[in-house]
Amino acid sequence: MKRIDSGKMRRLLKLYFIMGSVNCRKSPLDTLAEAIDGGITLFQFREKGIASFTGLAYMELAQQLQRRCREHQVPFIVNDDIELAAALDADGVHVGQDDAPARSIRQRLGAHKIIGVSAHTPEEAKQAIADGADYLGVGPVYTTSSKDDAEAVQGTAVIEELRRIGLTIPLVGIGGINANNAAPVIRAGADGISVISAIAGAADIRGAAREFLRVIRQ
Ligand code: TZP
Ligand code: MG
Repeated sequence: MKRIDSGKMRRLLKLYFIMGSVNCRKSPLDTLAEAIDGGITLFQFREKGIASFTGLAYMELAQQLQRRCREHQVPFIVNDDIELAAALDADGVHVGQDDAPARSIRQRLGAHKIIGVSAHTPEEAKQAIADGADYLGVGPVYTTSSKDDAEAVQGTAVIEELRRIGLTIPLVGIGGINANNAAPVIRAGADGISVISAIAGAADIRGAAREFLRVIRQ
């Protein structure tokens, strides 16, 4: 099987929902179900932080969320954990700068799996592209409380710069994005946005996802 084409990748990145149990106000499965109903286009399982699940509970949660994604044809991406992604035959992985390079992950998982890399500078972006990343996550665009070790807030400047220097790889903005501040991220050149709290923490998860789509598609 071959690598995902960039047109399909761009479509999947429109509304990329990321979460783990610690981000949810209700059960993770219900949270995901409502987000899918609201129209999310891609999902990332990111089980991190104190009180996050480990061991068998972690594995079972991942399997349940993956099953729900499969039922609705929403690709299931695993954050960081290459071995979990391989064990579950997940659709892909997302890694940061401190994780294994995309090139070695590609060797482990195969050509057809989606590999996303977090990039904060043009240098990191170019390296990820050279290593075979399918998409980039760029941020934090705005202030976030969902990542303890987040880098400095960069607004939309880095996204604009990556496009200005001619990088055409599919990319999403991340960090503190809500329906009121999402439009500038798209205008800066992002193909979509990725979100934790503005969906997982919303009183109306379905409505929050729908509102994002309305803004992104404008
Ligand atoms: N990487 C950069 S910011 C961030 C990650 C995982 C957290 C995004 O969460 P939120 O709640 O959408 O700000
Ligand atoms: Mg990581």
